[in-house]
Amino acid sequence: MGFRPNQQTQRNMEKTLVLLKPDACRRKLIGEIIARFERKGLEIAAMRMMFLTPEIAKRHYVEHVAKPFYPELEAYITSGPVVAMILQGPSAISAVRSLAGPTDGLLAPPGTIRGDYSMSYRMNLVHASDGPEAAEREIAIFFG
Ligand code: 3AN
Repeated sequence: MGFRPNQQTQRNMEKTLVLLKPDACRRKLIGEIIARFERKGLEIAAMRMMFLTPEIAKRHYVEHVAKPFYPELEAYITSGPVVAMILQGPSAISAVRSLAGPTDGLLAPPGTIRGDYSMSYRMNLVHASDGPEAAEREIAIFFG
């Protein structure tokens, strides 16, 4: 007999791509933010600190590249190092999005990362994949 794995948990095991953006690094919030993910129970499967080139930024933000705000978004995301991580766990994609909170730090509720540490739409500290296809595509960009 012995241990019987929880079927639901097994089925929902996911990986997601998280970026701690340049403002998180500049404000020395990396440890604080990683601690929140770890305390939740997510596992760090991979992690690296790096600068995004404009080419990587364009691949990562492919859905925004043609939009009027893209130049400012690229200037921000390439303005300093980021910490890229693969986090894994049951329903990791939605779990990480919940911990991060809504995009706009001003509207994000207290208790979320953005709600507790950001008042900005752009400088909102973290990026987290928004679905399974995005997670697969983004993991390939940073850890391919
Ligand atoms: P999230 O990271 O919460 O999934 P996205 O992918 O909608 O949010 O947006 C990523 C980033 O793109 C935002 N943090 C912001 O810097 C920029 N952005 C998205 N939509 C707009 C917009 N309408 N105007 C200005 N910047 C935007």
